[in-house]
Amino acid sequence: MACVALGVNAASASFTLLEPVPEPKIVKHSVAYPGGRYGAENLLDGRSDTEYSSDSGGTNTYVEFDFGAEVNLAAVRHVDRNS
Ligand SMILES: [Ca+2]
Repeated sequence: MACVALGVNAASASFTLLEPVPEPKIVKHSVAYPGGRYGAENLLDGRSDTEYSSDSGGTNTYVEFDFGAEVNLAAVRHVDRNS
């Protein structure tokens, strides 16, 4: 997962610069699927071959991130397991 913050380019008020934000910490998440291979830490490990899956949480699945400071998020990259 990659998150970017909204920035402002001083040279042009009409141009929006996107910059990566510091790596967040996961502070809370839905219970992971059993077996030890689907933990939420897999979301931030930079590897596409590891994944997080809740234990039948479906659309109620959640993950709470702490960025350590207030950030303005403009985009989040989500990669589904089927892509
Ligand atoms: Ca991963």
